[in-house]
Amino acid sequence: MAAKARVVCTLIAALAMHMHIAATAAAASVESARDARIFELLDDDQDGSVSMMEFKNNQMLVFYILDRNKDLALTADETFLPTDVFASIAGADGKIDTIEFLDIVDSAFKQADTNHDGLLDRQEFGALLKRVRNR
Ligand SMILES: [Ca+2]
Ligand SMILES: [Ca+2]
Ligand SMILES: [Ca+2]
Repeated sequence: MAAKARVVCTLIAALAMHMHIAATAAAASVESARDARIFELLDDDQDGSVSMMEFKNNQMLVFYILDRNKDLALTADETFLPTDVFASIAGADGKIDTIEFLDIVDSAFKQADTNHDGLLDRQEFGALLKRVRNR
C-alpha cells in the first residue's frame, strides 16, 4: 500500500510538472499553495471535491504524457519511480500497462478517501500528499 501511495504521488507530481505548475521553491507555504493548485487541476468541475472519475481521468492523462513512445505501457525509463516500486507494479513483463496503472490509481483513491464518500475533499487530498511526502 505504501508503494502504491508513492506511485500516485509521483504521478500527481508529474501531472503538476507537465502542466508547468510552479515548482519554484521548497518553502512550506509554497508547498501548500502548490498542493492547492494540483487539487484545483484535478477538480475538473470545480465543485470542491475530486471524484473518482475526475481522479482517474486526470491520472490517465498523466499516463499518456509519460508514455513517450505511445505503446500504452510505461517502461522504467518513462517513469520517475524508484526501481523497486516500479518492479512491484509492473510485474513480470517489466512494463506498467493501463490496467495495472488504473489499479494503482483506484487503490490510492480508496486509501485517500478516508470518510468513504467516493470523493476526495481538500483535506483528504492534502493528507494523501503529506503522507507520501513524509515517507
Ligand atoms: Ca469535482
Ligand atoms: Ca505489466
Ligand atoms: Ca472523501
